[in-house]
Parts: sequence; structure tokens; C-alpha cells
Amino acid sequence: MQIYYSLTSPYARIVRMAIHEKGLGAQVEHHVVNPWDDDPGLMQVNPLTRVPTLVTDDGTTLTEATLITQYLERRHPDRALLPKGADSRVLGEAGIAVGIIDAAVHKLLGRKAAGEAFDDSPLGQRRDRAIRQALDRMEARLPGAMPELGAIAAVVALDYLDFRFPELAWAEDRPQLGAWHDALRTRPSVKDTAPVDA
Ligand SMILES: N[C@@H](CCC(=O)N[C@@H](CS)C(=O)NCC(=O)O)C(=O)O
Repeated sequence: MQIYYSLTSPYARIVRMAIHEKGLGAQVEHHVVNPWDDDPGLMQVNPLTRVPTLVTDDGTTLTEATLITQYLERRHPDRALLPKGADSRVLGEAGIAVGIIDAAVHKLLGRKAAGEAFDDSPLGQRRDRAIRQALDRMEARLPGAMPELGAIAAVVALDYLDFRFPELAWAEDRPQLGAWHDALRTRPSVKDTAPVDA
């Protein structure tokens, strides 16, 4: 397998953490790319030029973080991302977390296109509200345990908010979620994939 990712992409990080948690790191060839630079190698395998992109051993290109994790889960069911009997809870948690990531990435791209004024636009306000409400939901119903997909996506979402929008200081009003997040900081899959500016 080959994986194309950037060191900042939260979507790619979900896949990287899943690979790490499943102990598949040695079976994967890693390509660190910047999708915004139109990396030729990435463009060749994925016409969308986005990360994460996973190329399977039979040469199939897989895109979309959550679809890629489904593939990994089917091929390598040990250390389950979706434990039997907990699938609806875990998928529900993962959906909320990926929604936070979507809203945060939209906010970042909105600021890139329109400057800080994006935050005060109706769309910017809508994304902020979604992030706030989703965090409140997480505080009320904490994500489950690693390596469930809901927990992986939640760590990625919370770290991404800290990385890109530290001013949100989301943990201040959400002590349970803050403690849940703090307890995972030293876990190898979390530490080794933390976002860093290239
Ligand atoms: N829905 C996709 C989103 C992937 C995505 O937007 N990745 C960003 C990096 S965070 C990217 O590659 N952007 C480049 C572009 O949109 O051209 C997923 O879940 O994998």
C-alpha cells in the first residue's frame, strides 16, 4: 500500500492514525506531499489532487478518509476501528468529529479567500455555530476508547482546532472533553501524527 498525505491534513491524519493503531506502518510506503502544490505524483494517482490518497497493492486508488478507514478495517480487522455491537455509536461519534473537521477546514479556506471578514459572514457564523454545538455534544457524550474510529476522529478534530484556531480555547468550557483529550496526548499514534507546519 502507498499513502499520500500532508503533515497538516486532519483527514489524512485520521487514516494515518488508523494505520498506526492497526500496526500497519511497515506495510505502507509513505509519500508526504502538499496537495496545494499540485504534487505530480499525487496528481498521477488521484485526479482530485487531495489527501489522503491510498493506493492499494492491486493499484486501486482510494480517496475519502472515512472510506479508506473502512477498507483498512475490512482488510485488517484486528484492533477494530468499529467493534461489533458498537458500530452505530462509533459511527455517530465519528460523524460529529468529521463534521467539526469539515467546518474548521471550511473556516480556514474561507479566511484564505475572504480574509478575517469570513468569520463574520453568515456562512462563517454558521460554521462557528456548528463547531460550538458539536463540541457541546461531545462534552455531553464523550467519545469512546481508542482505537475506535469515533475516538480517532475526535482526537484529530480537537487537535486541529488547537492547531489552526487556538483562540477558540474550546477546552475552557468543556472540562470533561478537555480531560478526555489530555489523557490521549502521549499515545504513540496521537504523538507521532500530530500536525506540524511544513
Ligand atoms: N472529504 C475528503 C477531504 C479531503 C481534503 O479536503 N483534503 C485536503 C487537505 S486537508 C486537500 O487535499 N485539499 C486540496 C484541494 O482541495 O485541492 C476526505 O475525507 O478525505
